[in-house]
Amino acid sequence: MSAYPAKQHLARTAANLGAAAGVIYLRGGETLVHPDSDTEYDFHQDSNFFYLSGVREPGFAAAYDIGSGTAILFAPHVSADEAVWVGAPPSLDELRATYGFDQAHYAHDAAAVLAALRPATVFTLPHHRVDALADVLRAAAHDAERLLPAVHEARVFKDDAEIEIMRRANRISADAHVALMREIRAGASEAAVRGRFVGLVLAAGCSYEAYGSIAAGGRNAAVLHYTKNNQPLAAADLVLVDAGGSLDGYASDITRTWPVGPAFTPECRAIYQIVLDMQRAVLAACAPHRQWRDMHLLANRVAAEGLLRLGILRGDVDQIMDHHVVACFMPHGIGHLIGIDTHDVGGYPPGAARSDKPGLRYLRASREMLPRMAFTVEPGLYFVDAILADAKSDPALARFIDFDVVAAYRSVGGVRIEDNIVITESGHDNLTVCPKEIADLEAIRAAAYQ
Ligand SMILES: [Mn+2]
Repeated sequence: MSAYPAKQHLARTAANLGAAAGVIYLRGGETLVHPDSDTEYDFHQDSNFFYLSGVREPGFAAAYDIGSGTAILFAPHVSADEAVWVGAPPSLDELRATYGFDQAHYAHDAAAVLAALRPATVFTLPHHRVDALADVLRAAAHDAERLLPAVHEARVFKDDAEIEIMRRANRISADAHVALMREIRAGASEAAVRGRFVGLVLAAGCSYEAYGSIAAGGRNAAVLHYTKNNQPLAAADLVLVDAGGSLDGYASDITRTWPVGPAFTPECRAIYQIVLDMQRAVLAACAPHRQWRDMHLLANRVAAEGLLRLGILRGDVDQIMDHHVVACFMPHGIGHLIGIDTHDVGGYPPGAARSDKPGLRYLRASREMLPRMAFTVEPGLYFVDAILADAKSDPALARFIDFDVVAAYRSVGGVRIEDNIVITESGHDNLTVCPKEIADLEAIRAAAYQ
């Protein structure tokens, strides 16, 4: 694999910063131990540090001299005693080459190396410790504000190397989703679904789950962030599986919903078809210069039309939209930026205001779609008792909802379909290649029972 493009990310971030000179200093994450124990927590690198260094090991720091474009890596020094436990570390020269930096030094030399550059300004992230630089900062201005929005804006636009990692993360995770569809039968535990998924993606090279997987049978899918994952699956139910592996520092975030038995019940099929229509409509509209919030409103309109056909909603589609009635059934946004983090940074650039309208307040992004942005597209419909009870007591909403028809669909629980896309010059590139058509899912599920 070619080197991670950390130096390009440093240069892009420096350009966003708009400073002609100065030094960027970044501190990577450290290992943490459980209280009163020597057991370490699983190490997760600081996402901004990873983006600007490519390093996924603890104890590193990095710097970038904006004027000369020099990228400097600071590695932890491993003593001979420590090396007995953790293995012999690579040399500074090997580290410099591995990460594509211009220089590599030990972390304890950072202050001396940076002092020699005599920076007028040192730019750091607000949450990064700078105690190692006390001497440097006595002679320089310290700006801990401007770097964060500069790196966030750089992270929004994925380069080819990042897109290819995300495509592989999606390939591995989609294959694991298909394996579950082929293998799981009624009576299996939600825990077995999650366990099998994690086992498959780790075996295929992922470091860990990108987020806590959701394996929700039947009514459990009406809990948006269901994490208990410990109930048996019933044949008449759907199972919603929201799971993605993290590969080489990048998340995937895929949801598939399919019948636990060999086929959809009529109620499950009807709701599933609407969600599929919502996703199809949004994907067809995902292209440069469209507004992300309009994708959310489009999904809501397709949902309104589908729920009207089933008799769950009644009245006029424009009035249903004006009153945000669909938010009772899709109480989340149509998707979010994705990258190093599952819910990636940059959804609300400086100046973008968050709407407080019921249908829009959960949107995790509100900006113009541009090439190289990566989004999830994840429409869903859910029958959440608490939300529907509130709607029933609110005359402005209740007049649009037929609660007797709702009762007939309550057992569906919830349906979500989620793909990961990258905006291109002409439209989008769907990174998630994983079955979702009803006929394809039923063919796979029927085979699972043969
Ligand atoms: Mn998601």
